[in-house]
Amino acid sequence: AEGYDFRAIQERWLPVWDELKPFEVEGLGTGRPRKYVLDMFPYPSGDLHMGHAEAFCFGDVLARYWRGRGYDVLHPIGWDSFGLPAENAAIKRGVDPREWTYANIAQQKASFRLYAPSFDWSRVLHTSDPEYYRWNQWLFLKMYEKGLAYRKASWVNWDPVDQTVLANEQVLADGTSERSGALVVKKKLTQWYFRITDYADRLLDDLDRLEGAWPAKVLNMQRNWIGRSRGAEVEFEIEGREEKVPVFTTRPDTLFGATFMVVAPDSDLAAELASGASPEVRMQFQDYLAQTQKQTEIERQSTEREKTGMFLDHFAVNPVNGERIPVWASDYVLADYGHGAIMAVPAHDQRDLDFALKFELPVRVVVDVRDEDGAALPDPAESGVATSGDGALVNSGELDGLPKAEAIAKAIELLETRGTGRATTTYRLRDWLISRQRYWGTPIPILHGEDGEMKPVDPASLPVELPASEGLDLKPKGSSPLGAATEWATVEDPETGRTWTRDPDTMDTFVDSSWYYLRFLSANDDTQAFDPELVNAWGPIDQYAGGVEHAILHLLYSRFITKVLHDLGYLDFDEPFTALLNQGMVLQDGAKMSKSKGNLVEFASELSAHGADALRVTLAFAGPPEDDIDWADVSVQGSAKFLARAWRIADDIEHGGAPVGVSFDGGDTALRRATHHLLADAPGLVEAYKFNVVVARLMEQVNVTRKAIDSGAGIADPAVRESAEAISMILSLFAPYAAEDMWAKLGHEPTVALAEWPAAIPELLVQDEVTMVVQVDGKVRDKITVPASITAEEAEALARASRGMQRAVRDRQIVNVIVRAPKIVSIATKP
Ligand code: ANZ
Repeated sequence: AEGYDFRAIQERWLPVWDELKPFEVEGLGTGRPRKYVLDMFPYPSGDLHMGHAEAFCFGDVLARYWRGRGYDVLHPIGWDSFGLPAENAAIKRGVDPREWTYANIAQQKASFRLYAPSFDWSRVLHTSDPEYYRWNQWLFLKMYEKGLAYRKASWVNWDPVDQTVLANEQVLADGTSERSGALVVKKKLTQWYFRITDYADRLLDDLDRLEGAWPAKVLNMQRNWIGRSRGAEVEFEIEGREEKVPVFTTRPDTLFGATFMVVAPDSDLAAELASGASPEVRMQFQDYLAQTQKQTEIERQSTEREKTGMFLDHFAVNPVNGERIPVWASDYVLADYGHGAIMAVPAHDQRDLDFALKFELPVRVVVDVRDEDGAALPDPAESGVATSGDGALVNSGELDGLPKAEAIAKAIELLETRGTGRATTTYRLRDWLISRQRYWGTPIPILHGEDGEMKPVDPASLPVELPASEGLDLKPKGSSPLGAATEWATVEDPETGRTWTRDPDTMDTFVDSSWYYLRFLSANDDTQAFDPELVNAWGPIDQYAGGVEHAILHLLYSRFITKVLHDLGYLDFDEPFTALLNQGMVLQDGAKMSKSKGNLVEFASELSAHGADALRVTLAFAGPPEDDIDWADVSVQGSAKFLARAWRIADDIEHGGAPVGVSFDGGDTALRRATHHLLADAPGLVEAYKFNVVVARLMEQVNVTRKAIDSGAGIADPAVRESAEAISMILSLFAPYAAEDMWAKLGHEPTVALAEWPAAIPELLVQDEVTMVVQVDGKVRDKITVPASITAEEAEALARASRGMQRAVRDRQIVNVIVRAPKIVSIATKP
């Protein structure tokens, strides 16, 4: 017989699967229970890479698993094909972004075909197709109609290299652009926003429902990103100004300790106060503002940096005690958090204390914070350390003597009765800036009149198609290239003869990916974005899989849009992803792989050298899927050897095994027990994402099966066939080709991917029992019946508790215990 030849096997089954299309599902499915399994769709930046290989391997294990468990499984694929990288590559190579993008998609499709994830290829979507982005525009118009899409002029993050606006989320902690690496600066522009802040509470509270089903780390990142902060809004009068100024504080209990006020230099209030001051102050303010704008938000919030600021020559009045306090400007107060102004309590807030000490402003202790021994903490003005803990209020009028929590409640009550403040909640989350001044994206379906009037494009005339890139200068310059497409941009109203200009901006591609999972249900429907009946039957996604790099943005935006569509009556559910698996990264020698480091493991070359199965088994076996995989530590050859051993069993059965349909009763009992333990354990292991353990169990099963064949049972034993069938079914999660070939050799029709796993037989799951000997100083003192699978700890505990041993040991001292579970426990003693 010929040996295991992965190339021949791939060539044998690919055309069969192409013909069978086993993973296409129609409409509502066949009436079996449904599972919707989705991998985060790829960005077509070239061929697939090892990261894709890993992510799609894990997603596919789960999709194939649920099919084996008797579910209709929807497992679609598409491409996230708009966005900057395509455009930048196109600019560099002088080709059309369209051509570049679709050529890459074609290459990725070919690689996927060979890698063989169990996709439903009848539902492919590309977000850069007009058939897709038309519905992006539909979504935008829905948001506009509901007041959830709006335009405002504001300071935005500006990437000076890519010459485009970035969302806060795209600015890294060091203040550089996630995309270009350039230092991000601030620029004032009119931009489109989605009002995600309206959903802040729900986005936060509903995370509780995902507890245990999403990685804890991702839940925390989402929580921190939304950043809900409960406190109070306190209104301060500013002398000479009609309107009062609100500040946000989490510590209204410290109001009596507020000794000055600080406003953000880049706030409207600071500009207004400075303009009402002397020419010197005005000049100083211009300089200070310019200096502030050079700082990133991170730098401004840094506790390391020395505080800077200036007196604005104004005074505010503390609403609880009528005290006059000076108003300063400093960059540590941010314009777009809370109200852009704070009451400074230097005794109990470190930033305020640093500022007060630098500019010699008064420090007043209002909370008597003590250490564990009840001793008063050093005076902050002396020690330079603010005290933020709990304690009794002092120097605080009616609040005196109250502990922190009670004082907060009382302070709010005081403010509310006087009408100078109220309880409030603030969020770190900002509205979602969705407009981009770039070509390769979805045009925003809004028309502008000469007088500044805005008009949504008639939904019946969608899509607003992206004009050809020919003749347009795609190079970034701060305004959208589409503005120069005059013919495209100019629209005449046939009825009124009025001329309108198209909005030249395109949408952030996170809009595209915020709802794509819904489009898969209606990928070929040109009458609606998605069919609510289908979406509500299949949705929400039962299992989502993808990289942790999307822990915040993509997931948050998808959650937001899902809630909006729920509120609009389209969706029954309001959370898109019921369970989430984040795979680790594929590394090489402990480092992230990259072309520049020269340590790139090329997916295409691995695939052609070892085949899809060996690659997939290697990825699944490397460790828990959440962990990083170091390619230097794995053995693709080892995986190939295992596959050959598994395949050989089916090959041998083909040439002399028990026939198809044979009753397994009466087969080798030990082997049957192993098979049924595997069938019983595999589901729980897969559902807990312990794919590596399942592969290890398969390896073990292949070994015991071969042993049974060699040591008596023989190839014709029905238990051997039973085991081989179970191996083929479970192996198909990881190695679809080898498993299919085994399945055929076992006499079955393709495809094993749709074969339902047999249930484990309970009688075969009872544990084997053995007799364990207990020895004391070399003499057998007891014999105990124990389960064959007993652990060393359990064996020792049982031995120590046995009567025979206790009689032999009495009051002698145990000096050594040797455990050989399940056979023997041997104890040495001395007087
Ligand atoms: C007085 C006070 C006393 C404060 C005290 C803290 C401790 P989180 O928890 O992050 O919400 N703050 C308010 N608006 C600000 C802004 N735009 N820029 C910088 N800081 C701002 O922080 C809320 C606290 O941060 C607020 O409570 C305010 O300082 C400050 F012992 O008010 B606090």
